[in-house]
Amino acid sequence: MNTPLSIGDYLIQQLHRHGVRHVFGIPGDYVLGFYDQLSKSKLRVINTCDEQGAGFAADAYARVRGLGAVCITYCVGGLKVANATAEAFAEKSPVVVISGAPGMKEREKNPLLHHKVREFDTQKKVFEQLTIASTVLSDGQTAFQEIDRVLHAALRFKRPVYIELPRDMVSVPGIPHHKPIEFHEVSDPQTLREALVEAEQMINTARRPVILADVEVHRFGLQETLRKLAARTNIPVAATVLGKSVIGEHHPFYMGIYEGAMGREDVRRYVENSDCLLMLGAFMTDINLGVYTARLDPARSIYATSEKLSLRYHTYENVRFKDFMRGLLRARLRRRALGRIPRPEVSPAFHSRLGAKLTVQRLFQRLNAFLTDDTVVVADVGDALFGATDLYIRHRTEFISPAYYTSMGFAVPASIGAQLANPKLRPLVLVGDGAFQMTGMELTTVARCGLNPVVVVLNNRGYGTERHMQDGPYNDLWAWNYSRVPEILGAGRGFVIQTEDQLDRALSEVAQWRKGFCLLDVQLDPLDRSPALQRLAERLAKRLQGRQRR
Ligand SMILES: Cc1ncc(C[n+]2csc(CCOP(=O)(O)OP(=O)(O)O)c2C)c(N)n1
Ligand SMILES: [Mg+2]
Repeated sequence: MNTPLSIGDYLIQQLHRHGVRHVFGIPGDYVLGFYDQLSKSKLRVINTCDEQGAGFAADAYARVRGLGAVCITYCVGGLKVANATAEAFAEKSPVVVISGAPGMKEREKNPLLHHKVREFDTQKKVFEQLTIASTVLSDGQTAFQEIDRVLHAALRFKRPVYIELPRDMVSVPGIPHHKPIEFHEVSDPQTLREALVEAEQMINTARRPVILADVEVHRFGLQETLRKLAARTNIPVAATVLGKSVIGEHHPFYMGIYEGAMGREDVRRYVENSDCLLMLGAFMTDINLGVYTARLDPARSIYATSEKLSLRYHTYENVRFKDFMRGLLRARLRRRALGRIPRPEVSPAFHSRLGAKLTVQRLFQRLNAFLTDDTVVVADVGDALFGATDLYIRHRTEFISPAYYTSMGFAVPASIGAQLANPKLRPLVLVGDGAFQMTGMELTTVARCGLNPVVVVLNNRGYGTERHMQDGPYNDLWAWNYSRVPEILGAGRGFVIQTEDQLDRALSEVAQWRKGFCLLDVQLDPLDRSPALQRLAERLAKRLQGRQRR
């Protein structure tokens, strides 16, 4: 007779089945039993310096691989991944948060056990707000089904989930002969058909339709469907910042990033003046839409996401995003001539000027030439992100950033997750000095795992983005010797960069040297900024003046 699997073993088996190979986290006594099982399993445990780093790494892992996992101890660890989980929720990244917890028997009579905040379920309640599904595996009879349910929700909605594993339940057997529940959700065929008929009619009668592609196209693996749709119909495509890289930027129908007033004016005009706007997998967030400077008219829009489908002002229920996208590809959409459309600016070949002080704009121009098919660009918040929106992403280069939730400190730990998720990728990490001071020491984990990201610290000696809104001593940072971090860690290589020729030489060397991480301390003027940030400031100022005049 088969002995049934234990709850811990079943959880590991199911994570593996859904493609997870690495679990990020830090152990603690409430989760040690499960760590023991993990370390004897096919999954590899990646210890980070801090739980926040584990959370960001798992998020990036999920974005690249389709599912990620973080495993921590009760409350002291769990609450430290709350922020990263919030980010994963907000930006649709399916991360499984596994937390150890006091045993069910230990909870009787409500004793004051260490790490407990208030009630035993305080942490669970916090995570209910931050996840799409959650469970406490408190019963061997239901544990396997609960694991199936919660993992399915993560995959279905591309959002994080929470699994609490009381320490006396890890080795408890589940029910014998359990077969993982298969969930098949299908669109209602009639509703789907009707939605497609309306879409077809809207698109075919439009003079200048345009696609605005966003993050869900990436999360649901529909990049190829999107490419075919655009190639077949010649409907031009713009992407949002969060959706940057959903489509190779070299395609003739690709226009560039749309982000309201923050983006390029020609793209903004084209998108906002379109008589049929197909927002595919789009997130109507403020940063995505240029900090509330976007002007998109629902009366002329098709809005399709995994959560909602509306055409003009009609809403269709029970239509899966995937089915709608694939349906569009099959629909009888007329092929039109690809007229004159905005095109992304390809930077001219970079010729460094000897001794010329490096600016943010020139930095990104040179970085453009550094990108290859196996680069994954991981951009942190601040001018690292604003500047990166103007990078020209070729072919299959991936772009990852917390462009909506914008929590600083994402990029260095995220590069760990991204590279472990796909070892063929070499991360190019773009990170401000402020963000680097938050989580940059996760380079420790980078070194331990033998990874080789190229980390560019945009060192403007402070919170540059904030300086442009309101300056004060609170925006100044203590100047680290960033390039000497490799010495502390006994791994990697550091570079100090002040001029264009130094940057040019360093990046040429870095492209050749792939044995470990490289850290470039790029020293910039504190008031210098990227053209994107400049554009935003100017247009917001103009709008403000307009309002004051009225
Ligand atoms: C965790 C977190 N704390 C605070 C902020 C608010 N904030 C937004 S940008 C910014 C400054 C970022 O500084 P840095 O990383 O040096 O990038 P820079 O703006 O200088 O390019 C701050 C503090 C944030 N987004 N995330
Ligand atoms: Mg800075």
